[in-house]
Amino acid sequence: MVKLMLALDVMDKDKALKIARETSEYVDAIKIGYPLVLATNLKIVKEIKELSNKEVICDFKVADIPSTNEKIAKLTLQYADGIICHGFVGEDSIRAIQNVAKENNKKVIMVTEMSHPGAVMFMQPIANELAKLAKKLGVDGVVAPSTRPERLKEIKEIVGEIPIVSPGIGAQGGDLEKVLEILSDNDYIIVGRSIYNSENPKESAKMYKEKLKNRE
Ligand code: 3DU
Repeated sequence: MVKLMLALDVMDKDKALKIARETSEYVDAIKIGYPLVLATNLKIVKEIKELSNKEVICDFKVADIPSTNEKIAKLTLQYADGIICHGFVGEDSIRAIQNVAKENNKKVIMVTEMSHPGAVMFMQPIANELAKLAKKLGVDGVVAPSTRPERLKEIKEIVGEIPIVSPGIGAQGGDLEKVLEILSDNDYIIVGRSIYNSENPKESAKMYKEKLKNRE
């Protein structure tokens, strides 16, 4: 079954813990990014992990030189199960993160093409090359857009067995039906606002989970 990754981009600790607790029955993984970590601190990752008992991925879109990437990965992967990095910085920068992840049995997920409209400017023209690099390096996942199913399909064809982690469903307007025709078991959709901003995050998470189940 395609998995559900909750993007927990709220900026209030209590709210984050409440939503993580309420939705944990229906989500497979929780993605924590700068909004929540900067509003609290890195230890929130540990707290969310303990409370939810789910895979927790830090979306820090790391994009620096190898030695700085290594430091960021070391700090992040003390608590998180995986970390999202950019691919455009090149092979050495990604390998630096992979080295830390391998030592700790953690995941490295690499961005190929982002889901927002602006990604067509600079990222889309190089995204297939990034997908080929992801495959060559054997990363543990790649980020590809649910907002552009034709691009999602192309990137999936390039990376083969590597799981896809796909944002864009819900607030960004991605078409879940179309996306589910492309994704396979072990891929993830990422859903943020349309769960955590809904009146009832638990019901919203449940609704997504059921849609994923019904596609099996
Ligand atoms: O649009 P949503 O609220 O469902 O959240 C999507 C999440 O995925 C959010 O954390 C955003 O930072 C992240 N993301 C993208 O939206 C697009 C990407 O290409 C990569 C990550």
